[in-house]
Amino acid sequence: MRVLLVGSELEENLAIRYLASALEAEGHEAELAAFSGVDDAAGVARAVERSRPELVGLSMTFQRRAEEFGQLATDLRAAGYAGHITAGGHFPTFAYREVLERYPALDSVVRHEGELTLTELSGRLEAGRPLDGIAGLVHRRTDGSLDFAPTRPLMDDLDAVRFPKRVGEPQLHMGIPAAFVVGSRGCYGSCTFCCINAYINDAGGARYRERSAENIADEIALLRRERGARMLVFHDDDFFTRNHERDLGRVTALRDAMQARGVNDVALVLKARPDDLDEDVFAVLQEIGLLRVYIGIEAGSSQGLKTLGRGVDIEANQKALDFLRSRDIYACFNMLIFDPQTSVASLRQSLAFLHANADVPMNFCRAEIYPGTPLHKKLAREGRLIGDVFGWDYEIADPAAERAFRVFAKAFLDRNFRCDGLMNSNLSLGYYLHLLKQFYPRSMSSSLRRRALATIERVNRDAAARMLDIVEFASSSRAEDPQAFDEFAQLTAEEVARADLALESEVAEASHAILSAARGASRPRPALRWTAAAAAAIALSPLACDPIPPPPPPDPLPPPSLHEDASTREGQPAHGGHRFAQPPPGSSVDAGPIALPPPDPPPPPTTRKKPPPPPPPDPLPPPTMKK
Ligand code: B12
Ligand code: SF4
Repeated sequence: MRVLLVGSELEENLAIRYLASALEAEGHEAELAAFSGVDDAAGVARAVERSRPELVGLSMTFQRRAEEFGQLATDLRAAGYAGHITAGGHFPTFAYREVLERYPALDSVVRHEGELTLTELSGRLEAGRPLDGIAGLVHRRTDGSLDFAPTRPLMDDLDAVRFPKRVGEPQLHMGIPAAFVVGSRGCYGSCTFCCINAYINDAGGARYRERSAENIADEIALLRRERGARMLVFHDDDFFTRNHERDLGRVTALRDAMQARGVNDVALVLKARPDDLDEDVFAVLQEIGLLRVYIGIEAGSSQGLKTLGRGVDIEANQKALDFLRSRDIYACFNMLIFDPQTSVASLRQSLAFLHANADVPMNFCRAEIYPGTPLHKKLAREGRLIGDVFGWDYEIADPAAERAFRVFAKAFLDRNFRCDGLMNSNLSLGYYLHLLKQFYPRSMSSSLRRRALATIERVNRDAAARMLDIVEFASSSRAEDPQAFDEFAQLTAEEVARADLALESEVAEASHAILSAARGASRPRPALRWTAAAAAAIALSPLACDPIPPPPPPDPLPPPSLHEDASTREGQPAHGGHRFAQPPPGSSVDAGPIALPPPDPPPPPTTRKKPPPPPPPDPLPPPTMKK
């Protein structure tokens, strides 16, 4: 059966790549199409017309984009597509009923992990057999009723899962080919804004599953050999388990397995919780080439940490940043300074934290409400949800904090939520600096470093100071006067916009200086970090008979604009061998400012409706906060 898998391609979409591999293992044909925004709809329609798939699968992972995917399905039907359309990913896993009710163009939703369910669905469709009872599938019967099959437990042996099918050019990070990898699925945390635990509990299966070090190293060696990948971005929910001994065993085994395969010139990017950090574990990771840690700070106030169920205190957050700073690892974080219980005092505490750590690239926003999360259940119980599941809104309980949020949402929309907005560009600047240090060390200079760090700090201090002004105003009696409030919000928005212009150009110039320095370097350094003794040991090991072939020709560095048309660049190896149905936007150009995604903006004010009556009390027990 021919299947077209459609997903967001802000970077290599692993969901559709894993699904494609699973389908091909069962003899189906799988093609991929990028749908990173509504502008890609025509490309998807062309792919459908050309490939004539019998099944189209939409990776509707993100709540904020669910309606775009629903509209895409509707448009495909309007254009005459008559095959089966299914959707999967985190959002429809929880909101399957609402998704199928709102979009009649969709025939089914695959809940939780899709490898086995989608393959079974394809087999049944091919054989013309009824779809009732496929574990993990909710589908629309011919009479319009929905069939809810039981969930499918998560796969327990991740080593048995085929590697994702790699198609499209690798994304370049300052000229370095990147690859995205998942080494484990699940997490031991219990954060109230996150749906990972509900996803696992709902499906049934182990809370945390990991691939063996050998299995991960096999995939990494393949990526290094066939796609020249040197920047390995791990998308594990949490790379660690908070059992330092276990983590040490795991990273040591990974280091050894990579060495045994001759992979010794890569950099790692991963996510960690503050309570994950351990000297010994990080010493090994730095030996492998750890470059960036996306550290889950999430909140900067005691109230915020409690409401978000982080299980750590401010001191732990501070210690984590100090730890990464002392090791000169690129750390960055996002902070949910607003949540349903935020108070003026907690805002002040969060801003003091941001101010004290202004040297660390960061962004900040409000906690949004995703289906499946404990926070969603709590607000539903309390009758505080406004709008619908496609974009819940809420009011912060403290009126002054809510006023501060409303000014923030107006004044900081562009700065914090645009992909190439100031905060995201500032995050990229920090990343460039560390890429330069690790891959082009001869081009690194103390003046470049000083300039970048001073710029990062200036941007962060500006943000914290402006936010503090907003908080001061919002907690004053003047803010209760609607006219004074509107005037202040308007004035603040104009001032922030003016400051953005100046700061954006500072960030652009500092980034440009780093990129120019890298361009001046003849080629990225080989980055052999292991000692000669270790190298000799590898040479004697049995696996050394299958060494990595010489690396691909020097990686072309991006031009200053960072958004060069890939077709104009020469000497780009054609990797993967498969034609992407539609070239993933930006995949063969430098990732530039999307090195980190901006947070979800709050839903636009037009979605504000009267809160629905509170639903009946939640029949489920309250989420366990096991630490
Ligand atoms: C990588 C990633 C990203 C990448 C996106 C890469 C891309 N595709 O373009 C980046 C870093 C850009 C990103 C951004 C954001 N992300 Co993100 N991201 C992830 C992360 C960590 C891993 C995704 C992944 O590759 N998983 C590995 C694959 C194999 O698993 P999977 O995606 O779950 O897919 C399986 C099933 O879900 C299912 N499935 C998925 N799609 C389909 C489709 C079909 C047809 C079928 C049958 C099955 C199926 O089968 C797959 C194989 O088993 C997930 C967490 C997670 N555990 O998945 C969060 C996650 C998806 N992100 C999330 C969020 C909130 C965001 C942001 C809004 C974050 C922010 N900054 O505020 C932005 C939004 C981006 C945007 N513009 O829309 C939430 C989504 C919650 C929600 N309901 O909306 C998640 C779940 C994290 C979380 N803990 O809450 N993200
Ligand atoms: S640490 Fe918290 S936010 Fe991160 S994946 Fe685990 S539960 Fe989700």
